[in-house]
Amino acid sequence: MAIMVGPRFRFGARARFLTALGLFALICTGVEPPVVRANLAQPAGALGSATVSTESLGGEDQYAVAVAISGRLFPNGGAPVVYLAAGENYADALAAGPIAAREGGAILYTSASTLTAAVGQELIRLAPARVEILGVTSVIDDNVLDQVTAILAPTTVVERLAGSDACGTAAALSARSFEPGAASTVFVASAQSPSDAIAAGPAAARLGSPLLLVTAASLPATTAAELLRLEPDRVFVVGSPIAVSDEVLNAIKLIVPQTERVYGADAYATAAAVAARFLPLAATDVAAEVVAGATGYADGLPAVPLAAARQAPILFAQPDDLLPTPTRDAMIAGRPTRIVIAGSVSEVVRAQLVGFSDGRLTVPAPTPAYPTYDSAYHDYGEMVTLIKATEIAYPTLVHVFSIGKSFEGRDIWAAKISSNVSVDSGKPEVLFDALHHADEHLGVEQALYMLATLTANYSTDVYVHRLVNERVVWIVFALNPDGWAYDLSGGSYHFWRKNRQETGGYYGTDINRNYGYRWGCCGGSSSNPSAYNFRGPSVWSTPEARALRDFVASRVVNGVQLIKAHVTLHTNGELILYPYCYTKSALPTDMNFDDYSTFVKLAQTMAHMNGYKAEQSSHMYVTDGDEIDWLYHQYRIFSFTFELYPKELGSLTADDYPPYSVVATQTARNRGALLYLIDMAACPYQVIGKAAQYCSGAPVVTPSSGLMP
Ligand code: 0X9
Ligand code: ZN
Repeated sequence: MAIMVGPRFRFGARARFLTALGLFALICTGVEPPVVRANLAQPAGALGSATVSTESLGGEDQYAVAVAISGRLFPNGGAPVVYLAAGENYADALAAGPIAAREGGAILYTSASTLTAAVGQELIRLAPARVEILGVTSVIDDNVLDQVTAILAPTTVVERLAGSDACGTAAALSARSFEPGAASTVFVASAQSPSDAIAAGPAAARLGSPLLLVTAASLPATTAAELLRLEPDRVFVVGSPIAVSDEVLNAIKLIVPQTERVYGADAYATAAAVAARFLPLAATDVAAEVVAGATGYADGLPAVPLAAARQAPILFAQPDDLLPTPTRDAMIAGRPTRIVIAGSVSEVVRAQLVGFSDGRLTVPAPTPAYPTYDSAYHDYGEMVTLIKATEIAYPTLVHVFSIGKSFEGRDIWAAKISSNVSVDSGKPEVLFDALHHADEHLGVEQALYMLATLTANYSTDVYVHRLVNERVVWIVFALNPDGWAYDLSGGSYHFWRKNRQETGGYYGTDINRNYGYRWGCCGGSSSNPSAYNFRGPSVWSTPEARALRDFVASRVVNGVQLIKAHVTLHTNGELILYPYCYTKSALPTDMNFDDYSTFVKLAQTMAHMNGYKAEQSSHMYVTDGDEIDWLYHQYRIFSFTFELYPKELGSLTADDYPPYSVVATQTARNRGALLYLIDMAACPYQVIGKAAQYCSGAPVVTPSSGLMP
């Protein structure tokens, strides 16, 4: 087993100055736990797989997580010892992990000034012979000690174990448990890097070692003295040179020459390095497990005794989105068969833990990544991982497939989302697509947002639940993966729009000028291959437009096109556009008045919901060979272009490549409008009051109460 925890922690202001060996001015700084907490609904998704099981030891906060872990360790109570740590300031408890493991005890959290009812109850249930309160009175008040004494049997030893700071407490814990010479190996981590100390815990336990603490810049006197007393053969320093400086490492070497650093580039990589070095999952057979956790690193500490009991490493995950790369790679390398999650992670993160362990998920082939400052945007490989993990997490709701290949051979990935997804039900269908234009990255994020919304909210949101039950939603996440890869190539943006097909020595066709209705008719595209809006040498010349065409054609069942509504996601302008694109005429002969009225009504209603402006697509400029003209003309699909954030500002730098910080707001902004369109797709004509006239022969709608299951 292993454990994951989020990276958000803050250092406390508390600092103490000590002197070690008369050589250094030393600081041992207290550590505070994460301030920001994940707020994830607990979904009822599928757990594990045929070969990998997961177990969740979650809770609202680190206090509850510790109680859950303690319950798992001691289902029938009867812990010999409990270490009580301050939940908001647990640096004093970092070294207690391997000691608690050694003694077969548990670690619980308390608030600094009072024992909460839940923790008190767990203490009573555990009925320990001994309780160690970790830290000085400013860390945990005497009141807590009195309360613990009062609720437990009179024979219980309740005592405070504290040095003058976290490093001193670690030294005191070691001194209490190890005679001189009893520990041939000692682990050292920084009191300021709780993740490193927590990851070191199960490794130290496995080697029968104490864990001592230093700071980034200093070897405290108490720690040095304890090293001198123990006289170990070797020391493992867990943490990067930023976490524990080379100066501190060299100071330790003066005491124990065989001192070695174990670390990775970040907290995740350091935990993975510890796992690989001391607790290789593959070597542990059925005991191979991984404890994950994500409400913060604090969730990892109480899991140390549990991980140690199973000779499992602790790894760290983030609560949502993608698994950190080192953790992902540790899953692939270790192939754990049991994963214990301490804290809360999303179903999609859980699916990644399982999927990378059982081989259903693999590392995507390398494609260009976003520049570092925009690295939170999902590149092609990350998108693939996310949608495939969503399919694993929600197998009854999501089916992932490719609608075909791009010119350069990349898959154009899509998902079908509906209850009972494996059944072709005849429910009304809606299609979303994104990234016709390679540099319109926000569209991909919007598509991923819709996938997440329709799955993660299915069991918690009545509206989403009904829509997923009664509709089929298709999402094509990135129609132009070649242009996307080119746009990101070389580590900087290229303002690339078209695909990567060559015509007469020039690269790229504008896929949104290549569709088959009135292709090239009306001055809304260029015949010049070097133009940004080159329509291609012939209609349907792009494999990407053909893939979209053939997919839509495949939704004609018994002569009826099941897709009733469509949105193509572009940027930018904050506009909702409806056909026709090829003419400025609002009502040419190839559109009837009821369709026109329905388009206008739907667009205006959606625009009210997201604050965009609704207008005919040709209002600003005419395009021909545009996707939405073809979808409407060919199938009478109510097809819209959303031009996403930001508003047209007239300068490329202001309009293009918005920072990731806007993504959450700007994608959530369209939730209501897009769900509304999914809803209306049962019969779009209902918005002009003509459902009876147009939809009496409509596809059968699966009856549903719209209530929670
Ligand atoms: O030009 C396009 O293809 C779309 N705009 S974008 O800035 N994303 O390139 C517009 C598609 C809708 N059609 C018209 N506005 N005519
Ligand atoms: Zn566009």
